[in-house]
Amino acid sequence: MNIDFGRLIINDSRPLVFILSGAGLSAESGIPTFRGKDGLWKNLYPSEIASDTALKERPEDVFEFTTSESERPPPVCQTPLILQLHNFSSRLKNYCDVVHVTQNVDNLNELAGSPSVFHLHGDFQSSLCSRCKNTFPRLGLYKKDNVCPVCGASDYSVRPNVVLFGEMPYGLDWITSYLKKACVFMSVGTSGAVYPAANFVLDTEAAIRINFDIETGKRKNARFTHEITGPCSQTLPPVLEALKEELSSRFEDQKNK
Ligand code: BV8
Repeated sequence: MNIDFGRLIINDSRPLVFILSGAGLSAESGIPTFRGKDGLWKNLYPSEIASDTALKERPEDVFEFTTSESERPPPVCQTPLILQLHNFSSRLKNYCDVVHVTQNVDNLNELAGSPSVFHLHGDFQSSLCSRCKNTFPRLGLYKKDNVCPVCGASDYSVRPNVVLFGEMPYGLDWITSYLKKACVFMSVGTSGAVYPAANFVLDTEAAIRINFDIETGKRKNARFTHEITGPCSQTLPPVLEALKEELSSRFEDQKNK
């Protein structure tokens, strides 16, 4: 699908591209999605195991579930797509900001050299202390007696720094403002099943709002101006290239004025 980026409305001297990603971005690196046919949660009700209530009432079950997640095979890190996403934002950095907010808890983007990705739902490589609320690198697996390196709390206090259902996602204090500022909003590989991330497309004022999913019309949302189906490793790179061309030519025109 060709997108006419010539229609792009850029109100700021420095345009902002907002990318929201989900498990579909990591799927081709070998990390299972959550709700797909072979998804992590195919036999689970997430609200029963990945929720604040479950953590309070049955911490041992939540810890056991997260241990199974940590024992997943390591992903194939350097997939071309993850690298192209990183190159896209680094090549535009002189004249455009790219904010990549991911719902994923894996560290694929960091492994590809993209430290700037923001984890809306936390990340599995770090731990959070329920008592002092500090975060720190995860050590080994989650056990009841792990001790917080900051306040010394134990007894399930040291938990995964992953936002459970019923818990406040990270970044909501600035994300809405960036959604309003963005000239392009891209939603990549997410089912749109989880809120408030699924509402981001409603909050953005971007003239061009693109949904990339491998399946057609799963959760069609009329707010998208474009729906592109197919593996994002194939559908996303040409769109990023076309957008980069448009933005760089506008930047050159601006410079030569
Ligand atoms: C909150 C942690 C208070 C564990 C996760 C309205 C507003 C606000 C909240 C709610 C609301 N309505 C309901 C709620 C409550 C709840 C919610 O959303 N419930 C749902 C079930 C209805 N939300 C919350 O509790 C959130 N917190 O509400 O705080 C608040 C109140 C008001 C305003 C703000 C805040 C907390 C949500 C976070 C929950 N934690 N996980 C863990 O990760 O281990 S959610 C879980 O789902 C993951 O984190 C994951 O990131 C997220 C989304 O999943 P997807 O990434 O989309 O993955 P999925 O498998 O579903 O889909 C994959 C997609 O990829 C598919 O479409 C597939 O077709 C596609 N795909 C596959 N391969 C490819 C591909 N696409 C392209 N290419 C491919 N190759």
